[in-house]
Amino acid sequence: MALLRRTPWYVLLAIALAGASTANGAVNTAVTAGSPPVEATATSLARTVIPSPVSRIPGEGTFTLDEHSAVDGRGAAAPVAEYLVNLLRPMTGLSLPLSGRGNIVLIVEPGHTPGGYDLRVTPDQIWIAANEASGLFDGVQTLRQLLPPKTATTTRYGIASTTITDYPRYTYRGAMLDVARHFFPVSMVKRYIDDIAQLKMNVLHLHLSDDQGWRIAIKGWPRLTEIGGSRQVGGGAGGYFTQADYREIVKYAASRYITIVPEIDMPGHTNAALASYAELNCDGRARSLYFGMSVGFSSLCVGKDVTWRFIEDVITQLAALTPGPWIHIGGDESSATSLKDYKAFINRASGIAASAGKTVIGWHDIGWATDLPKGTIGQYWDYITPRGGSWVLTGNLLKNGGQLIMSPSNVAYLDQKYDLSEDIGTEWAQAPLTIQEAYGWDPAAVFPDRDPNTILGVEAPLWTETVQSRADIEYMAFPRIVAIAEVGWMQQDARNFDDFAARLATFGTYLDSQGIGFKRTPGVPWLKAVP
Ligand code: TNX
Repeated sequence: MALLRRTPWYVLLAIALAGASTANGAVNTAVTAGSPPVEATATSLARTVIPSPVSRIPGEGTFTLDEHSAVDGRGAAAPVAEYLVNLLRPMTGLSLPLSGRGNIVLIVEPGHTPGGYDLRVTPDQIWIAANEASGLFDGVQTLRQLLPPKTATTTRYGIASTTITDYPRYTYRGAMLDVARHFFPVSMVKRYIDDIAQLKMNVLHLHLSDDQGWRIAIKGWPRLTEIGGSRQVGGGAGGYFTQADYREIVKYAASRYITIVPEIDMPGHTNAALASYAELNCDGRARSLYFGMSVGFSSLCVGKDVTWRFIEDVITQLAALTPGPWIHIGGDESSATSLKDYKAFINRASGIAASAGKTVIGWHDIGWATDLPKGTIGQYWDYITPRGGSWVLTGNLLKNGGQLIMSPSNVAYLDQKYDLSEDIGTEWAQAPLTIQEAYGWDPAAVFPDRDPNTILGVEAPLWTETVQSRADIEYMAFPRIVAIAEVGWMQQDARNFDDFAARLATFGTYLDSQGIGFKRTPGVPWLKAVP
């Protein structure tokens, strides 16, 4: 019992008393004993976790994280151990050396649930193990939330003994950031990666091109970024990622076990490209840059050879820059393309992506195409109650051995307004989108007659027509993205809103400590903001 050995009796008593008063699990109490002065110990006996683990069984006693603690993570566990100490050192003020004999042990080994992790806290040790480093990383996210928050005087952190078994419902748990409508630099994308990694999300889809901006440099086509990347919605200065920037994002994401899915939206949503190169237009005339918020007015010229030289270059370069298995070709709202051209375009573009070694993802509209590579994935964006067209189009994709990523717009679109009286956000997908609605849906119930295994996972897109800053991103995302993360991670029968809301209230203090300015949505018993 390390705690008993190192801790004076009066502090132990204070911990026990604090524990009794925190039996509801929501409150963390920093305890300072009276005279003689001692180091302060914060303890939280049953701190809540989001997403909630599959099983969590309390044990006896408490582990104390203090100046004697060290992290032991070797071999495949080493990068996660390094991530953990880099995370916990500033959170705790402790030195936490990486050492072969640490009492926080991280192990990659066979025998755990695929995609999951096991975590055990005893008075002597914290032990996290998983089949893969990615599972271990998710275990670390859980551990991080078990830690009581630091106060000015805290030097020891009590973590109650527990045994956690955990694994996700879906393998694909994503967020999307639209960097086309407004551009966000590498630093902000990295910040969003950290924001979503703590929710055990493992995919970041980047919407890299749209009518208002082209955001990725493509060799041989410099005007795409010089012209197409120069502005954004509203007409202000835009920006773009060099290929080195994009590689840096991919690498940073990989260090958080997040896969980047790049999207070039086509054949519609292409005004920025059409403004950059006159020859991509059927009439050979360059379009003007577009600063508005409409959709469905632009199209690549499907019959021209130059279009296909362009698409080859874009897709093969992006595929080469992207280690993940997926490439997203968009395909939504192509109302300025004839159906015949649309089908021909999607058939051919998806074939190029497949030849570049990638599994194709497209918005579910690509279900119109008749010759998609086997296993092509549709991203579903219609409502949780599908209308006729989306039922048929998703059905076409599934017939072809495909799967669906579920992003029903009326529950998962983070750009939908929280409240119609606010300026930020759009409204078209049955806004307002409340936290209750973002939480209260089941991906497998959208198409109840279909095999649930046809669902690859869930994704929360953040379109950015009205989103202009890091603060805007985090405000629209949080807390609804937390709800979507639970939809993707937890088993359906384990979820209920009241339990979520109670955990979310505590999680809010944790978001405060990270400087994430979230919406204090009605229906959640939010705690007071930490000053
Ligand atoms: C729909 S649904 C879009 C985007 C817009 C968004 C705004 C879909 C695949 N596309 O082009 O940005 O609505 O909410």
